Amino acid sequence: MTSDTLTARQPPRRADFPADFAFGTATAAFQVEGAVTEDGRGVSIWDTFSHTPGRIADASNADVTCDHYHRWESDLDLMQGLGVNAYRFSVAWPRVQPFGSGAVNPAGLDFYERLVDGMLARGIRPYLTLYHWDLPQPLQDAGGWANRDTADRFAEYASVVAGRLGSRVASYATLNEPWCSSILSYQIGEHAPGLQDRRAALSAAHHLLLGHGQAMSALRGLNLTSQLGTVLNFTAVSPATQAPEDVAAARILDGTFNRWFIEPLLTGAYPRDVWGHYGPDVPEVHPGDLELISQPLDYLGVNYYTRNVVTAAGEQPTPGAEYTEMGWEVYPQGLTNLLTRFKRDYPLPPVYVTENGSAFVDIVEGGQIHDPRRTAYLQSHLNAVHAAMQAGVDVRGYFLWSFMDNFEWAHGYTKRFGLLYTDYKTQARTWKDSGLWFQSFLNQPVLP
Ligand code: IFM
Repeated sequence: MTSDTLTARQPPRRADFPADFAFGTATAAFQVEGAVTEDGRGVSIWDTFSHTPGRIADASNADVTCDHYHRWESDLDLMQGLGVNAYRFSVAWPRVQPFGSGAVNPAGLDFYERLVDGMLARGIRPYLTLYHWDLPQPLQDAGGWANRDTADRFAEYASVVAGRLGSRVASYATLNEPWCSSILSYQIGEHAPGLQDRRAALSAAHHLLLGHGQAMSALRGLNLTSQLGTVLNFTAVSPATQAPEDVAAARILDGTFNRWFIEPLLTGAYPRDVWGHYGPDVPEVHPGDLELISQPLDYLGVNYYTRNVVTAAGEQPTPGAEYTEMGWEVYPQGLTNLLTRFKRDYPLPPVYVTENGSAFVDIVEGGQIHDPRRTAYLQSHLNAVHAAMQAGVDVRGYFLWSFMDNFEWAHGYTKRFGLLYTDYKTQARTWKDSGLWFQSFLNQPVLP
């Protein structure tokens, strides 16, 4: 099946998915909460980074953003009205441990306890991410993820959170997108802490995976009924031509972006070709690290947005393809391809598509936001998930990024991914047409 046939298919039907399939939206603490100095919250690397001139496209910060810290109840009401049965959110480490280790701030845990209980009261299952990039600044001052000790600190923090929230949380994810919090942050320099050092980036990537492993062990020790896993981001990679140099470039991009993270987790080894490619910058791996990293997962979270078409000379746009405001090609087939490939190549646990979504320019017209391209993106990717399921992949849920427009990291407020339009001046939230379509989909009959 080609991308075109996926796009052209009929809109998906709720009955195409099992009754207990998790349908939700996703956010992250730093992107929506605001209230950065309230109730004992410490400083995170993203506070520092976003207040550094030149780092954020529109010179904004997330001091207030969607003010979800104060508006969480009405936000959960909106979510309930949407008809989702799950919500993927993250906990801000500096709210729980303002200095990244040691002293716990009870007010921070209280907030997440209210949030989790608020979801449960509304029939929404909590899918909690422990690390969505807001590292406490004191840990960065000690080297951040390039420092192996940060993995220990992370496991300690994970135990504190799960010790309080326990099995009320349906699913704990240790990390969100470690490629972003290592390569994009320590090598490319676009995300906090904004370094450009490949060796440090690979060290950070290894320590993130190690932190995941240590946190998994700690959480297993709590005997929760919650599902335990982690979330990786993937890109579909295609060579622009079948010329050997383009094929080799595509293999390396797939290796550095996708295989470098999924293979240690699912097979207990870094991919040999990429290890060779990185030469002297490879991380120091201690005996036992890969065993910790590759311990069994209850699920793998898959974040998918786009594909990259590559030549030996770099990336290349696809003629005639649609691109989002992020400059990302709309390529639903890539999601089906990745999922079926992972099932073929690895001992793949059950999968959740933990993020998928699109940024487009939104215009408010008479109180309405007509965003047919976002609706089409959502529909075509739901069809892509369904196609993977029909091909035998055990997909258990889908989370749309994002519930509402929010702080898009280095892009500030210039990119809107939400099903809800956020008016940052008034904090009014308005359903876009895509949100209304998702609501109608979620409210269709479910097969018994
Ligand atoms: O906003 C981000 C999110 O925090 C992580 N995954 C990708 C999204 C869109 O860029």
